[in-house]
Amino acid sequence: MLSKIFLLKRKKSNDLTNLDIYSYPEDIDKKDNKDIVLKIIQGHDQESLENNCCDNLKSEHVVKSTQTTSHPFVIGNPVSQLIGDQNLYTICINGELLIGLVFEKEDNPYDYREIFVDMSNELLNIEKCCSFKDDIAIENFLITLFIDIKRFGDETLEKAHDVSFHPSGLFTKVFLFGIDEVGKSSFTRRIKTGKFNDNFFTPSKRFNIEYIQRKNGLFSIWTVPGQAFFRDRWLRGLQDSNILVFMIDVANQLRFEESKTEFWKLFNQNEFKGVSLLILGNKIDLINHNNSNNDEQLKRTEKEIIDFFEFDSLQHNNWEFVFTSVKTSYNIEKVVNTIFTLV
Ligand SMILES: Nc1nc2c(ncn2[C@@H]2O[C@H](COP(=O)(O)OP(=O)(O)OP(=O)(O)O)[C@@H](O)[C@H]2O)c(=O)[nH]1
Ligand SMILES: [Mg+2]
Repeated sequence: MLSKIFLLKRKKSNDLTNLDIYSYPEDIDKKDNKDIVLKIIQGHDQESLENNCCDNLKSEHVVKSTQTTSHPFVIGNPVSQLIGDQNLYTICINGELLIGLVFEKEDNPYDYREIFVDMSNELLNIEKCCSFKDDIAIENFLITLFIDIKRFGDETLEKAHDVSFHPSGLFTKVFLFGIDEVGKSSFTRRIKTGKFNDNFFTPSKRFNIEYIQRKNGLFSIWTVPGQAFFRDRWLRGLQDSNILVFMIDVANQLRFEESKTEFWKLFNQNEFKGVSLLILGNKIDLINHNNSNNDEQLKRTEKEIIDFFEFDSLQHNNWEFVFTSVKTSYNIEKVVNTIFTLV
């Protein structure tokens, strides 16, 4: 959650010790200010630290060029920094001013990137609400920006944690989740394009949404980024899913415990009553089975996995377990058909 906003304005150019500091709703801690300010500026411009603090940003990507004035405010790219225990997100305006957002530790400032840039641009270049010449105008500008960004956080980001399932009925939404490297992106790519890359190592950094068309219908598949850092965000993609698909890498038993923890963490946070669940035991090609009693062996492995993950305690969901290999395409089309059947 956004806790504070501040603005730094130099009284004289090139003098970093002589700053006007504005903040809302509370004063920012003045104790280590100089140090923090230096670090913030360093984050914006590595080369000319004391010399025209964020000048380089003037040449950076300029956001929005719809301004009609001849002297629009140039809004730099926001920079995220953790300084001490301060989670800061700062933006440089015209290479002269810094506006900073202070977040709580667990917040991800990048969730606020668009709103921060867009609102700054709207207030400064479209509504022209502040020229930074007098204190009252600056304070009003800060308060407006703070309220708008905070409202976005409260209404859009925080609220998304209340997951409900009211699918639109227009098409099926499949939510594919699981820890990193189990093969989620490879699976989506396989069913979308038919292709597979061995040793394809591109950990996902955001939700990926693909539309899959088959003769029995269309569905969208939302694939989560699996690395630990992103797992808190999984809930945000869940809204209105028709079916949950959980993927495990059956060849990596060392990570079963972690995988199980993440599964139940998500399930215990929500009422998923009545939502169908498909569990994929992927990378089955990596498990060497004695061919003569392959089916029997597979059944035993399946039972071991179900017992380990305690899937039998899923009382309120219609669920199914399927072994897959995205690499060899084993059961891949079966999974697609099962998705349609379970929905
Ligand atoms: N042998 C084998 N390798 C697979 C299979 N599916 C995926 N892989 C490989 O596993 C690795 C990880 O696959 P990804 O699809 O990137 O995994 P992910 O679950 O999307 O990972 P994150 O994006 O970090 O959450 C890649 O090197 C894939 O080539 C499979 O069925 N068999
Ligand atoms: Mg991925």
